[in-house]
Amino acid sequence: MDRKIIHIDMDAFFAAVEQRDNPQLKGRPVIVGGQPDSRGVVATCSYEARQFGIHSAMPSSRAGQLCPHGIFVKPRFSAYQEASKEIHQIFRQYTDLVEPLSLDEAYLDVTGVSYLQGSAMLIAKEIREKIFSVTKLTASAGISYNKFLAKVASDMNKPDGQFVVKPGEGETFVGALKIGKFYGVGKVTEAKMNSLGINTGADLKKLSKEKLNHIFGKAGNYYYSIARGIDHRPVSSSRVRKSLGAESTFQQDIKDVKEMQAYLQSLSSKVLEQLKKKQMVAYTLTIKVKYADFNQITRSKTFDEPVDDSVLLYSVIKDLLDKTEVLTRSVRLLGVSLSNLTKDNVRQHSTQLDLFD
Ligand code: TTP
Ligand code: MG
Repeated sequence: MDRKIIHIDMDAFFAAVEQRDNPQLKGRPVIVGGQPDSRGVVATCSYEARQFGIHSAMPSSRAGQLCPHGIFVKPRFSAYQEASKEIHQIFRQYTDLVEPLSLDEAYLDVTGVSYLQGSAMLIAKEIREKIFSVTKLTASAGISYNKFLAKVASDMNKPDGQFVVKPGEGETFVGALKIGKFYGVGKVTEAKMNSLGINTGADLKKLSKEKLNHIFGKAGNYYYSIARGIDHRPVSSSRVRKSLGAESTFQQDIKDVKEMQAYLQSLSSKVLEQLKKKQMVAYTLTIKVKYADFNQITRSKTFDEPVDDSVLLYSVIKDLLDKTEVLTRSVRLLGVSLSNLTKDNVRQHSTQLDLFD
């Protein structure tokens, strides 16, 4: 039996929250991220701003040139986190099979759901309506029989729309699709494919599995499948990591704060590396301290912009450690974790997204 998968993605998420919370921003080009006179980048921007060619990950200075009257606002992560919680709560009212992809995005498998005659289209529509009534934010949805098609479909009628790819329509749908629209094909691969004359799904389908493997390595199998609209990956509610962490227990309790700092730094480098491998960014840093008497505490800091810079992490780790009792108590375990993870599109666009992890 065909599966019924819904992919939901909020529209201009951070910017939409800003426009909702400050009515003066409605209908105007709003750019969330760094100021135009800074070295920061654009996290996202309103659809009004996109008309000027502004997009995520662009240097804010460039955005300022493209749209001098644009309104640049600093991210307010806690507001986005709150809205994110609300939408994920709504998803779970419909099915337990929810796979969150990031703050504003998730896959839902509604195959076994009988509500609304089991119509995934009606369920998606109702979820979007409920999201709007609870958060006053709009979402778009893609509906299909696998994750790849649902994901691509959710972009088709953005913003505030939905699109379905029915069983039997997948190959035609993919055939007409520009390679750059394929989820899992980054800018580098897109350029490589274009240079080989592969511009659409139909072009991709002409290449044999052997040839694709030869050119693209293990990603070749994936391209072979998606060129045919095939994707067997399950929607998995447990697979998605909410945090990444590392910790170590010491053979002998340690007393020296400098030594603790050094351990925490090395643990945080490890975690940062994992984060980069997963092509995610994190908003929250937490340290864990277990004292010699086994009492355990955590201290954390949430940032308005994702942290992926080790220098910043080290200095925050020091601050967090100051908020513990390590000066007077010895320590048997230290840990570092990063949470509030979201995808890192900056890197996704510049390197190959690994879908085989
Ligand atoms: P997206 O869903 O990629 O973008 P979006 O919701 O702003 O716009 P769209 O309507 O096209 O879906 O990302 C969700 C949020 O994640 C986005 O609002 C801001 C944040 N984000 C970053 O901080 N950096 C990035 O590079 C990207 C792509 C997103
Ligand atoms: Mg979105």
